[in-house]
Amino acid sequence: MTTTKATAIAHPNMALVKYWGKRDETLMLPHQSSLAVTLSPLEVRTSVEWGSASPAVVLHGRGATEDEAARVRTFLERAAVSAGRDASSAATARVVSEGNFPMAAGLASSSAAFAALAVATRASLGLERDVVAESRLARLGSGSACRSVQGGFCVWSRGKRDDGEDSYATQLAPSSHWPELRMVAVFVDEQQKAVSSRDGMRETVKTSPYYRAWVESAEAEVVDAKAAVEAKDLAKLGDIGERNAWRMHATTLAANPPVVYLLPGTLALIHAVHAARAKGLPVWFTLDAGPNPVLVTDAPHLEKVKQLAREHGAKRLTVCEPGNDARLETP
Ligand code: 2P0
Repeated sequence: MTTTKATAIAHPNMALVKYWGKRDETLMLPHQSSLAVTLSPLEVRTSVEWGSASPAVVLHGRGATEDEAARVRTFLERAAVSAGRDASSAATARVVSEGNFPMAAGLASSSAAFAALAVATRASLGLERDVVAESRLARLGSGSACRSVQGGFCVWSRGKRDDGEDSYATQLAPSSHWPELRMVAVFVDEQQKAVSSRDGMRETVKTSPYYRAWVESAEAEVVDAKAAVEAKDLAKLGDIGERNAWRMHATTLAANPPVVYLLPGTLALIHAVHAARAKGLPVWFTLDAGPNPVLVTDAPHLEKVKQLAREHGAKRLTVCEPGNDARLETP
């Protein structure tokens, strides 16, 4: 086969209304919709080369583990078949992915990696850019990746179809809509999380008696969060994001056995955020499947929020703002 190569760059994203639980684990179809914002300046650059003389999956400067390589290969096989190629061509591909921030640090690196991989893969197969097709493809690699194909604020509609064709993200507003929004990732604990998102979701769907209520409330929160983004209403978006994070964690805590991502440092910072807000500082938290909160504020209050985090257990901080669309690198 002929050699075809493409490279793409994407930002990770942070959900303010989170995705938690799949109705289809093969097609990565969620039970509920979600809403997220992309995080600049964090980015992942991924290249794909078909018919390579040295096929491999290289992630962040090291060879991929067997599981990681299998996940990428399955992704490429699906992409190849949908472009009318033989699935076996995936075995000839060389994939190299590298981020400008620490991976596995709770900053949703897989969302950026698979979004970049989706954009690069379609281009390397000779397909025109199509954000819907790219978002659907990214979803097959990692659910949240479908929200990183376009920048700014994106909503992943859960969809209803069994084949997943209606389950993809669309842009609600570009980064230029709200450039003063700030997300401050606060690292209070750097240890590897005990339960992956994938396993945590599965256990929660299977065993949490609160799961149905989570799905219903999250679906309603997406509607409210969309309105808050459109109005650039920080207090409203912050409140929704915080409540949604609490509800996601309440649902996981009710699983049997419980799925616990909160650590003492997490709660210490959350209490400090509540106290500071009660005194007038516009700051809210969100929390993914790990112990490290992300604080939501705006540019004029950034320094005070950083100071608050440092005074309450931050070992490290990463300040982000809304990022742009995933882009192809011209060769
Ligand atoms: C989210 N998370 O909406 C939620 C909130 C973590 C907490 O999406 O199994 O890597 O690959 O679809 O997308 C992390 O899970 O899971 C995630 P898979 P993913 O951002």
